[in-house]
Amino acid sequence: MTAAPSLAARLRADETVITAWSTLAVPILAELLGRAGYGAVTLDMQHGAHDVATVREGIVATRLSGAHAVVRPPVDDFATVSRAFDLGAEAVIMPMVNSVEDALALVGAAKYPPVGARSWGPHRGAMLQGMTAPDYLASANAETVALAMIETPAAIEALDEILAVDGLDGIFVGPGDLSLTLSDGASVTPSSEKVQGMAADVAARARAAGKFAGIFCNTTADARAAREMGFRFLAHGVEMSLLMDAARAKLAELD
Ligand code: 3PY
Ligand code: MG
Repeated sequence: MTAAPSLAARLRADETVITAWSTLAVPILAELLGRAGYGAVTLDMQHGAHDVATVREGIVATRLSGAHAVVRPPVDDFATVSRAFDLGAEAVIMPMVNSVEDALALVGAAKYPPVGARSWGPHRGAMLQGMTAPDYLASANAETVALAMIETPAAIEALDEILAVDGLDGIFVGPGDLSLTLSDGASVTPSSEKVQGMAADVAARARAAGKFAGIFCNTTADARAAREMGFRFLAHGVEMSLLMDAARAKLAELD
C-alpha cells in the first residue's frame, strides 16, 4: 500500500505528476482515478465535500490504487495540514497563501522541529507506509510536500519572500482565483493570456528558487502549456466533470 517512489522523490527528480481532483468525497472514486492512471489524487476540503473522515478513507483508497494522496485543506486551517500528513497524505496544497506569514504557518504545521512545529502523532500515516515511528520521524520533513497556493495579487507581490521560506517545498498556482482577484471580482478567466503569463513567471521564479511548481489546469491546452512553463505537478481532471463528460459521450454514441 506504499506509493513508491514517493511524490517528493518524483518531484525532486523533475518528473511530471498529474493529479486528479476529488471533490465528491467518495473514497472509491479516488481509488478508481488512481487505477485509471493518475499519478496522484487530490482530496479537496476547500471547495470539495471532503471532511476528515472521507480524507482518512480517501487516503487509503488512493494509496491502494498506487497513486499519491494529496489533500487541500480549507483556507487558514493549518491544523488540518498536520492532520492530513498524520493520516498518510504525501502532500498538502494550502489555499490562499497570501503572505510570508501564511507560508510560515504552513511550514510550521507541515514540518517537525527544527524546521517547523508539527506536533507528534503520525501513527496512521506511518502504518500505511509500513514505517516505524523513528523511521517516519527521520524522513518526514523531506518526504511530506508542503505547497503554497499562489492565487491572488497579494501572493504574487509577496512571492519572493514566500519562496525564500525554509521548509516550503513549492507553490501551486490557482488560476481561477488569480483571475477573479486580478479583475476585482469581474470575471473568472483562468486560461486568459494575462493569467497564463503570470503563471509562467511564477513557475520560472519557483524553479529558480529551487522549489516545486504546480498548477491547476482547466483545459488540456493549459496543461500542455504548463508543462512547457516548467510546472511539474499538474491538476488536470475533476472527478465530477470527468463523470459527466464520460456519461455525455456514452449517450452521444447512440445519437
Ligand atoms: C483556483 O484556480 O483558484 C483553484 O483554487 C483551483 O482549484
Ligand atoms: Mg482557488
